[in-house]
Amino acid sequence: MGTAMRDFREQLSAFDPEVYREIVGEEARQRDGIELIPSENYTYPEVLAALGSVLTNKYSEGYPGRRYYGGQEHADAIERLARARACEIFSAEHANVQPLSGSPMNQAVYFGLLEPGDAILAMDLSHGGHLTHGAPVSHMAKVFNFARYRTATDGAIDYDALRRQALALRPKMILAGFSSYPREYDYSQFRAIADEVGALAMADISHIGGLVAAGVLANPMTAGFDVVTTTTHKTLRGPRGGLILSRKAYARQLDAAVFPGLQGGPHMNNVAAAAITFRKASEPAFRAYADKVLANAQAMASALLAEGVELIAGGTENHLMVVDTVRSFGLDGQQAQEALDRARITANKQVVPDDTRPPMRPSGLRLGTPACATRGMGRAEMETIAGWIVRILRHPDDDGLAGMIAKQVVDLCRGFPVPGAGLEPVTAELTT
Ligand code: DSN
Repeated sequence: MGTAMRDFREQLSAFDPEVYREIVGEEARQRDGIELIPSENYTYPEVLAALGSVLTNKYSEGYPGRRYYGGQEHADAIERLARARACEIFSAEHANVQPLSGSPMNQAVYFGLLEPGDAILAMDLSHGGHLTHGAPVSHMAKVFNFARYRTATDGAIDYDALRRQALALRPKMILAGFSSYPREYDYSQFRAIADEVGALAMADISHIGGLVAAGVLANPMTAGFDVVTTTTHKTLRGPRGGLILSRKAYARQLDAAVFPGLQGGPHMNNVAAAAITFRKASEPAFRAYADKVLANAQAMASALLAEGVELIAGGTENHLMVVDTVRSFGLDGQQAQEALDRARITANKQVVPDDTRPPMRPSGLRLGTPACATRGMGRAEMETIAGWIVRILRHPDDDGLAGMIAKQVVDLCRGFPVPGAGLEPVTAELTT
């Protein structure tokens, strides 16, 4: 695999130095900076190797044993491995590993199990939901009748209010899922409400898929949910891709919704990389990583709270937290993001519940700990980083301070190598 990476460097640097320069630049950015975007991570060298393999040449429309093209013996074996491993780590009866990413993954579930116009009760975007959960700007919101539940003033889901909403709406599906909700879900309450109104229970665990697979957060599959989706990157640390897990009873509808309903040929290099990811997730080292993700989030949240920073929902029970930057620092999320960028700390601006500011200038900032945990950082590093964040956001225009912290960031990062990237020096032709 090391040879493959060397070949890639030699071939690309000779043929296309412009693109190569940017790839190597991105390696350096990832290596010499603190990555706090909760949906990002560092994948495995083995995954990078599979993604760059000849599997990218292969068309495999259909499913193992039932394809529309010849030459499928290896593709079939790989997809069978990926499906079996996914079922194993998530305790699912069926897995579809073909969704190209999170958006087609969730669309396939809606189209596979529902009819256009059916009602879906899902989380409001500003309260933590995702665009694909029926945000008004999404095409899905034009096809299905989405209603949105919200968090209470303490930042947590109010299950009594959710139940009342479900009884009034009688949705066909209730969706537990988020991209910026810092609390743990009570899946049994979702399941009970769905049963009471005769709805399907769906969970989108894209953000926490790795933490669920590792057993450090609750698994909606074992809580009796009908269908569970997750992307394969984020906390799972695999390639960009989507995964649909379900009970066997829904397998045929969901498979047909992915192919031929929404997609053509699956990207078999991604499927192989996902199979590798699922195997990695079953190893003891992955459990240790997942424990660290959660412990680090607690450490960072405590350090920020001790400095008087306001966190939505008062803290975190998972891998992410949302800082109210307007109330804490008098900065909007964009200003906060830019100030941190100057010190080589990467985070993303974030809307807060019922945000009155526009999405490009929202009131908050989202922080997460998966990438730092992957490179082995722990409590002490989280406290140091939280201290840097507070100093920078209290003095966002102090370029000297940003430069000084940027140097300290690089020094810190040197002690925590990034898997699969950034160990090799920038080559001579790029320094000219
Ligand atoms: N972009 C992902 C996130 O950051 O949550 C979701 O699609």
